[in-house]
Amino acid sequence: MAFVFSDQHIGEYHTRGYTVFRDLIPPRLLADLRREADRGRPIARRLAGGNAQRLQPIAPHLDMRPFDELDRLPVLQQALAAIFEHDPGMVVDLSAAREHLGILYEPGDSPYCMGWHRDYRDLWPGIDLAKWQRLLLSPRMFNQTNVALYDDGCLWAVPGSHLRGDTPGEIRRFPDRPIPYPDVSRLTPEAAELTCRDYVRSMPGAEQVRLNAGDFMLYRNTLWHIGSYVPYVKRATIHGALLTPEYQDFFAHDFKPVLDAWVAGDRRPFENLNAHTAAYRAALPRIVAARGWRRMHQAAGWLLPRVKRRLGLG
Ligand SMILES: O=C(O)CCC(=O)C(=O)O
Ligand SMILES: [Fe+2]
Repeated sequence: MAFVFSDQHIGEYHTRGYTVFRDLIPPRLLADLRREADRGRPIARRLAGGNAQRLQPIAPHLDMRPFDELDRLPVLQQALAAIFEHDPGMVVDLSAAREHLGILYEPGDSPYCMGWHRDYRDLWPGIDLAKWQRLLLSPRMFNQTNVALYDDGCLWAVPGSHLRGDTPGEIRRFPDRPIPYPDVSRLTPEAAELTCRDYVRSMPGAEQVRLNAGDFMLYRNTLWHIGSYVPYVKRATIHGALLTPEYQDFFAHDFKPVLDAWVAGDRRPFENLNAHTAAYRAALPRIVAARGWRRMHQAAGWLLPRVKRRLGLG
C-alpha cells in the first residue's frame, strides 16, 4: 500500500527519535534507484576494500537523476514539512545534502559491526561536545535519513535516547572513550556474526530497526545507534541528511576541521562526558546540602520579622 502520512509519524519522530515512512518509493523509481545503487557497490569496494561500508559521496560516480526524483517526491516533501511545522523558520530541503549523499552496502567479505555510538560525540575525537550538547534538542540539527532499496535490518537504536544524556545503565555499559567494539577479524564468519549480535544486544534498550524495500527512515543521529553487517543479506540503503543552514554551519565550522585533522593523521583524545557526570554525582551531596542551607536561610529571613512583630519586638 502506498505511503500515508499520519500524526503517529510526528509523535514517533519526537519521542522515539525516528520514524519510518513505509512504502514511500513507487516501484518504477525503486527500480531506477536500485540500478544506480548496484552500480556503486563495486566502486565502493574498489575504493575502500571488500568490506566497504559505503560509497560516499555518490554524486561523482552515479547518475543522480533518480536520487533527485526521490528528493522531490511531493508526498515526501509534505511529510517532512508536517514533521517540522512547529518550527516555521526551518528550511526543510533534502537536496541541500545532495553532494554528501551516500549509499550503505553489505560487506563483501565478512560480518562486522560498528561500535555503539551517538554520531559526532563517539566517532570524532576533537568535536566540541559542550556545543554538541547545547544543540542536541534542536530540530534543525542532526537529522539523518536511511532509505532502504532492499529489506534492511542492519541498524539498531535505543529509542528515546536522543532526548537525554546517558543513563546510569548506559554509562555502566560504556564508561570509557573510545567506546570498545568487537575485533572479529580473526573469527569465522559465524563466530563474527554472533559476536556482533551479542555486542549489539548488550546495550540496554536496544531495538532493531526493520526497514523494507522502499521505506524512508528519518532519524536523529544523536540517538544511541549502531550498524551490524553480514555479507549474505544484500543491502543498498541511501544515507542522507537534512542539511539546514544551521546544520551546514556545524558541518563547516565544527565537523570539517576535525575531519581534516583526522585525515592529516592528527589523532586527538576523546573527551568523555561520563567524567563530567561522575564529577557531578560526586559533588551532588554537597550541592544538595548547600541548597538546603540556602532554603533555611531564606525561610529564616521570611519568618524572623514576623515572629518579632508578633512578640512586639519589631
Ligand atoms: O549502517 C547504518 O545504517 C548506520 C551507520 C552509522 O550509524 C554511521 O555510519 O554512523
Ligand atoms: Fe551513526
